[in-house]
Amino acid sequence: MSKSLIFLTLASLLFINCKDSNKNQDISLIFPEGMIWVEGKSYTKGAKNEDPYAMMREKPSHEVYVDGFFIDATEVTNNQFQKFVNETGYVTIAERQIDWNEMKKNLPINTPKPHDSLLQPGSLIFNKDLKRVVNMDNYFQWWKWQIGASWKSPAGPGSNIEGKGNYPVVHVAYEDALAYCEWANRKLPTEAQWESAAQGNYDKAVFTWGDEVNLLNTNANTWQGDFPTNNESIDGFEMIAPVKSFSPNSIGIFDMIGNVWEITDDLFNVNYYSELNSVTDLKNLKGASSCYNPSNPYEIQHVMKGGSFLCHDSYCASYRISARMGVSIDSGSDHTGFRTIVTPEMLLNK
Ligand SMILES: [Ca+2]
Ligand SMILES: [Ca+2]
Repeated sequence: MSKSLIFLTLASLLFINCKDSNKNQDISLIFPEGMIWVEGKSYTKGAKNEDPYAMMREKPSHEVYVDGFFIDATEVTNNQFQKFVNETGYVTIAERQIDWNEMKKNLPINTPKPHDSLLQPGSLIFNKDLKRVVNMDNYFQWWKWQIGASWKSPAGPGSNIEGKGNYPVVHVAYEDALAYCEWANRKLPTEAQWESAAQGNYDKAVFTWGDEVNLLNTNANTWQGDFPTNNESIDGFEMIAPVKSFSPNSIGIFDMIGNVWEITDDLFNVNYYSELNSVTDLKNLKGASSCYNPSNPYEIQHVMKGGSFLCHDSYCASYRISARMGVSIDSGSDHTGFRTIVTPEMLLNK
């Protein structure tokens, strides 16, 4: 859809709004800066037949319809998050004192309390100096709890975001992303909105550029070499990359594949897609009604999308549009961020 057609759509909404409230707004002010219009459309959500890496939780694919909306052209950046913090004084979960009584609700019963020296504010960071792994099922080998790690100290004490204003913000949890959205008059995308945006002008592509896996290293920041011990950085980035380091998708959205995972508003339930078999009206889906992940049954998790700079075909191959993983509601890490959406109605009713 062209920008003028969007304005027509908005103008019709505005007309309704003006009739109701007698406001006189300039529709040229409505197109939000830094965002891309995703037209209302039907597409195939979930695993594609051509995709050998698709997991059970991505199946079966299903035809959905999603109304038009605006989405951030990039992952939310440090500059954007800094502005939010400056104006609100917001303190992220990673920066807060840990309440063991709250934390243990998300852990198996009778989990022993860690020593107080470990119960300090911090976040998860990837151990890029790891030389050897024993068992690929044990991801604790390449993740470590870094006391003092947060969005403004991504690698822990001594690190900062100077000169990295155009990098995606990381170490943010779902609650932090929601607080940012409330301040900015935005929402987190549903998974259906996220995939609609990622498809762009396609309707059932595996990647944002089509189905060609051989374009992965030129089109996205992922992992080349042997995960997690040998990072060859063929795509030019060992870790996180500034936003817009790679070409956008077919409608102008950057880094939906790779760089940092993007938290969505949907609850993560591995059985959700199979349960949709009995639903006939798949319009504007809002995700599962309850969370279910047998790997982490005690946590409330949301769906995150797109994979990150750590994604490699030997592990989870999550650099595909249909890939989905759960992220705990109270956890961030150095490869998890988010982007926001806004609807015309939200802009007009502000
Ligand atoms: Ca890379
Ligand atoms: Ca991303």
